Amino acid sequence: MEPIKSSELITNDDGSVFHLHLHPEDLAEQVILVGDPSRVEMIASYFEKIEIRKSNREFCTITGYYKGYRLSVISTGIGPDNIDIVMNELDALVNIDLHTKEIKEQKKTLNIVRIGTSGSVQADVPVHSFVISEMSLGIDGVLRFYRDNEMICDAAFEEAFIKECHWAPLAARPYAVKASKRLVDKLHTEGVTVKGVTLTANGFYGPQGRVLRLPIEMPTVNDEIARFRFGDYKIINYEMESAAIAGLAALMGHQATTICLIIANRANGDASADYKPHMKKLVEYTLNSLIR
Ligand code: R1P
Repeated sequence: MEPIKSSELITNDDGSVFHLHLHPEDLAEQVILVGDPSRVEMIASYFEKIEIRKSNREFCTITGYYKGYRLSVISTGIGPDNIDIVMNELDALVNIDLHTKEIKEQKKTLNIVRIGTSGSVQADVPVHSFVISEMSLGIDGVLRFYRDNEMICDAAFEEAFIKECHWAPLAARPYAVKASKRLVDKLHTEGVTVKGVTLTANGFYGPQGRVLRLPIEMPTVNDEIARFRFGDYKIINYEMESAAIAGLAALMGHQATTICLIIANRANGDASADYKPHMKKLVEYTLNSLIR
């Protein structure tokens, strides 16, 4: 196979990948993604040893050891557009030779867990709950640019959602993609975490049904989303990254899921007065679940 052209896989002068500024040896097989760059330092404060610290733009990485287990924590910034960058560069770090730009024959699998914040659409999933995305419904469009996306998506789920939630025809077509069952099972504890479907939006206001000054196309969509059921599936929360992560991971052959702290309840109008101590609890819970 022809090597990938330099314009398509850009590397920096030191040979690192363009945005993440990482070399293959900087990356652990267990990756934790977060939106907020300050969350990288907070998670690394639990590490007994830090190996590397690199940053460029909103992409900050710390690789280190937690209870003897090597982990890389990386911030993605906000949104699914950044996830396209992060997932492609993570995959390039392990599955493409960055010098020759040739795809490696032997493929590596990364374990990727996003620890995020999100808003609940269910009145009975209150602020400070921990929610695991066993499926994500992307209304961001990213995955649709990749061939065979429909092979890993649940078309029946998508159709039912479009019909029952009266999805606006001109809004991006939703894609339903499952997370890694292995990681979901590892992170889930009955009575501690809630499992369900996460909606991944390509914006924070209109795309999540928030109205400030501009009226929106689907003013009642959050009520319909809260009522929507597909078999045992129920939509629990909104955030902005999990579907693109799960979808690209599935196409690339990586394992991925998302675990989020609920910081606002869209159904009853509650918002956390101070979510940071609860985020620490979620981080401790996730780190300890990953190593068990
Ligand atoms: C919006 O405020 C951001 O917060 C959520 C959303 O997904 C979006 O990135 O996650 P993080 O707290 O991980 O950034």
